[in-house]
Amino acid sequence: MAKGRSVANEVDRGLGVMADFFHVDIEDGSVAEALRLTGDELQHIHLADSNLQVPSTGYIEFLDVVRTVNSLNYQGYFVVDSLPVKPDCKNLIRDSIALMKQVEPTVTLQEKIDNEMRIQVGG
Ligand SMILES: [Mn+2]
Repeated sequence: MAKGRSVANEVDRGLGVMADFFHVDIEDGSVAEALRLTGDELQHIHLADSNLQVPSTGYIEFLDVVRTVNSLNYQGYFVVDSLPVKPDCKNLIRDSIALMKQVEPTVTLQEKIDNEMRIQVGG
């Protein structure tokens, strides 16, 4: 992912970085850390867990991932990218959206706590 950022910067013609979580997990390790390194060059996301299935069925830490994506102010889509499609497209997409919606309130609460602690310590 860091190399992708470097290429995007070098070309500088509207080129950005696409993060395919399944491949990022294999090639970069921590998805959240790879996203942090990509920074504002992040342009597109392929959403899947480490097993190329619905988020939360593998081991990627989606709370960390969503917090990082929020911190980058990412405005793009999360495109469901799972193979094989199990049990069918409709349920795969429904379950992926449901998981992301489950993560959202926790991330919002974590960010609120972080902001309040930052205010208290004057950071
Ligand atoms: Mn993909």
